[in-house]
Order: sequence, then structure tokens, then C-alpha cells
Amino acid sequence: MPESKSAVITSALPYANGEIHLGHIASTYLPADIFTRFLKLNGIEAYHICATDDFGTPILIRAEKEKQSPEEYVARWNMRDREDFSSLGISFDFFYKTSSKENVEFVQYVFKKLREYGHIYDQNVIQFYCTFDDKFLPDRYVIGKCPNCGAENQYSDLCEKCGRVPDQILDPKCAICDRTPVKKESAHYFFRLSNFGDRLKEWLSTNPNLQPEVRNYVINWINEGLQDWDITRDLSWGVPIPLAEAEDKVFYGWFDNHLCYISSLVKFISDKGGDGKKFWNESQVYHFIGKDIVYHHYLFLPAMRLGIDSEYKLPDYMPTRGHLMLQNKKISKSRNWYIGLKDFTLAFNPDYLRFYIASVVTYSQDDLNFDFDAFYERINNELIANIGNFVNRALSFTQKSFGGRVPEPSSIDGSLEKELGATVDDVNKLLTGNEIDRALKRIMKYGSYMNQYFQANAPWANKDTAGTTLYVAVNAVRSLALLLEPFIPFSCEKIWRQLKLSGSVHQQTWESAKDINAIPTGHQLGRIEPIFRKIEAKEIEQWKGKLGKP
Ligand code: B3M
Ligand code: ZN
Repeated sequence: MPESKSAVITSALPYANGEIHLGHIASTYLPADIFTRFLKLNGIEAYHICATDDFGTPILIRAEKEKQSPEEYVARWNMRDREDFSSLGISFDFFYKTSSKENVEFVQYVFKKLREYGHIYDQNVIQFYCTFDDKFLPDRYVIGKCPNCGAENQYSDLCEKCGRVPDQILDPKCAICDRTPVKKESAHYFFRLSNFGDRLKEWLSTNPNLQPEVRNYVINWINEGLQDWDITRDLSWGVPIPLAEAEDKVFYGWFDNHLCYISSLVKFISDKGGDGKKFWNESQVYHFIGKDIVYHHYLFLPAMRLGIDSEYKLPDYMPTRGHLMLQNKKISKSRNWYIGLKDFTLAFNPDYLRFYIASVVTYSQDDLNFDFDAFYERINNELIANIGNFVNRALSFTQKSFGGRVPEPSSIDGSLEKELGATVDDVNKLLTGNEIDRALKRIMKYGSYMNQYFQANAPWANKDTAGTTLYVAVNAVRSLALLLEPFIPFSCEKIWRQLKLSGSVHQQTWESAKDINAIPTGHQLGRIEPIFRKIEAKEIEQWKGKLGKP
């Protein structure tokens, strides 16, 4: 367990321009949600914060195409994102937006501070300009070849091949009309990232909580030399630069978006009557991200915080994970090789997706794979055959033989309590270290152990020990509901209701999962029914058939 009594967990902010799909979920939101639920069960005052990332050129391009104002456009996606996330039980304590008044003010405040401390300068730059569209062309408005790795067809603000932010894109083309842009002069503000190389290196190399692989390659980038960072865009949609001479300019989206982690938390805490800054600084801070945004989170974000004297502390952890492949191929919206979260949770119990992803998501930058056959196997042959089977047998047998009243045990074998205690401790350790897949495997091992216990003691055949077996089994069901709550919360609430225990499962404490006597003799269970429904092979075939088709 983290040393501190409180925690701030953020998930990378989704751009307000498209639906949430399985790829987002696997790298970021589900791990963050599982982790936050786990901290809460442990009595930590933990808040999961997120927001839509409302600014940036792609959003403006999309809004223009759909003939909506950018405000309307992002409001629509903000709403939709909330729905999508809650359909999967991804629960945020606060979900806000980068275009909020609080964020705009905070970003302007940070800019002024950085400028006061000498970390900002202005300089005229030659910028791409499309004479046909009559526009400056920042970032995604320009497509070309990456000067670092030579990859073609990259946006001018991020090479998806090598993960670096290109200094000067080669063979530029306007993303709107495909014409070659001209160059035109414009005054821009720069953040002196180059001032921070040593301090960043120091922070990276002395923070044991950052994943070593990521740390190492970020340190390599620093050794190659850091470029100052152009934070200005000649657009109307963005956080306005708070200077009279920069009236029609806004900040680059990556200058403002990560500040929204802070501004949203501060608003959330002050709305509750607390001191947001104090809360931030006294908490363990976790930023959950996917590996494609390492550059921004391991360089820009900490440098900007260092640049204002760490008035808001730097993150303690940045759990960084790989991408999700779909049937071993890269997810692509345009080729329809992708699955929207909404469609999926309408078709399947959302816990099935949570369970499957949690069982494959490693704590590393390795890519994961969503495979339909593996999904089918894991749900039917692990979740249902192990957990579902045990829960249903224990409860329905108690129902049948004892009218749903927990029977009286005679002597309970000490190894049962030991195994349970060891399970809870192991899972605790693994989840503290963000090893979600391994923690889930450990719980499944306990599930198998209890299935074997039940089978070996055969309460249907042994009248004299049946009371003990069922007493132990019903209590183990309760422990499983607690241990599995972070992973499959919907099902665990169902189990809790069938156990007819008070409150809900997420209000319990982790430690009480060890209690093998929590449900006393004589306790009356609720209505018992199967928790899960098996997936049919034909459902899987239908889904596979839809992929890649228009
Ligand atoms: N909006 C999404 C991405 O690049 C971007 C994350 C912002 S986190 C501060 O994946
Ligand atoms: Zn053009």
C-alpha cells in the first residue's frame, strides 16, 4: 500500500473527437479504474480524475467538417465519453474538460509564472501557411516525412513511428487541401525545455517508481539534446495567450491539457470545501498513460511543473502501457478494424471485457492483443467455469439443503484460513505494484483452490461435514466478491446481493476479505441465480465477421 493516506489518479484525457474504443480502455482507463477501486477498498482517499481534451487542430478540423461550432462539438463528445466510460464501470470521481474556465485560468497563470521565471521567450518563426485555405497550418494541418526516422505520412507534431516530436517535417503538405504550403512569419512563444535537461534527468534517475525501460529511453532523448518548445498556435480555438500582443493566438494543446489534471482536481476538492493544492501536494500522484504520449508526460509535463517551482508536485508514478492490437493487427478506425466500447458493452456483460483485458494487461510497454477466441475461452473456461461455478454451487447448495441459511460449522481446517490470508496479501502486493494481470491470476488460483475444496468435500454426499463445507464456501464467496471488485464490479455487486449483505461491496474494506467468519451461522441468503451467461461460439463468429468491413 502507498505510504500516503490520499491519492490522485489521472487517466490521459481523451480528445473530444471520437468514440472511446477498446484500445483506449486497455492501455489506460481500465488499469486506472482497477487501481483506484483497489486503493478505495484500502481506505485511501483516492480520486480518479479525467476530462476531455477539447483543444487542438484535429478537433477544429472535425468540427468544421461537421458544421458545428467547436464548443458544441466538444460538448457532445464530453457527454458521450461519460456514457461510454460508465457502461464499462470506469468510474471517475470527476470528469471535466480542458476548455473549463478553471483550466483556462490555471493555464494562463502557469504561463505568466513561467515567463516571470525566465522560461518563456518569444521569437518570430516561419510557419507553414496555406494560401489556398488562407490559414496558418500548425501540427495536424501539415503531413510529411519525419526528419528523425524517415517515416512518411506523419503529422508535423508527432511521429507515430518513432514517438518523437519532429523539429521540421520534410515534404510538407496541407492536410485540408493537399497542396504544398508556403512559409510565412508569425510571432511565437517558446518554452525553454532546454533549461531543464539536468533537472529532468535527475528526477528521472532518482525516482524508483517510474518504469525503468521508459526512464532509460527518455534519458536517451535528453542526452540527444532537448529542443525548446513552440507553445503558440495561430488559431482561434484554444486557451488564449494572456498578453495584449498575442490576441489572436492560443496555446498549443499539449501546453494546456496536462494542466487540466491539476485544475480539475483542485476544482473537485474546493467544491467539497477542501484545499485543492494542499490535497494534490500531500497525495501520491499517479498519471496513467499509453506509451504513445511518453514524450509529453515525461518531458513537457515535469519540466513545466519544475518551471513553477514545483508549486504542484511532480507525479510519483506514471504507469505506462503498450497498445492494444485487435486480432493481432493494429487498430484502425478508417479500416474499420476497431471496436467501439458502446457496441461491445451492449453485446456483452461489461465485466467480460474487464476480465479479459485485466488478464492480459501487463505492467509494461509491450503491446497487448484482443483475440476473440481467447476472449471466448477466458470467459467461458476461466471466469465462468472457475468463479461462476464456485459461487453458484456454494450458494445454490446452501439454498437447496439449508433453505438458504448459512449452516453451523464444526471444526474448520486451519489451512483454509491460511490460504485465504496468503491470497489477500499476495493480491495486495501485486496490485500495489500495478501488476494487474498477475493479481487476477492469483485470485483465480484461489478460486480453483476453493473449487477443489468443494469438490473434495462433496457436501451432497457427506451429511455430517456439509455444514462446515458450506459455511466455509459461503464465506469464501464473500471474500472473492471483495477481491474481485476492482476487476468485475458489476458481478461482485450481484454476488453481494445474493449473499444479502448490507451496503455494497465497494464500501467494504480490503482487509475484511481475510475474514473467514464474516457471515455468521443462521444468516439468510438472498435469491440465488447464476451470475454469468456463457458466450456462444456464434456470437464470436459474428463479431469476427464484422471486423474490417465497411
Ligand atoms: N489527448 C490523447 C492522446 O494523445 C491526448 C492525451 C492528453 S493527456 C494530458 O492519446
Ligand atoms: Zn490547403
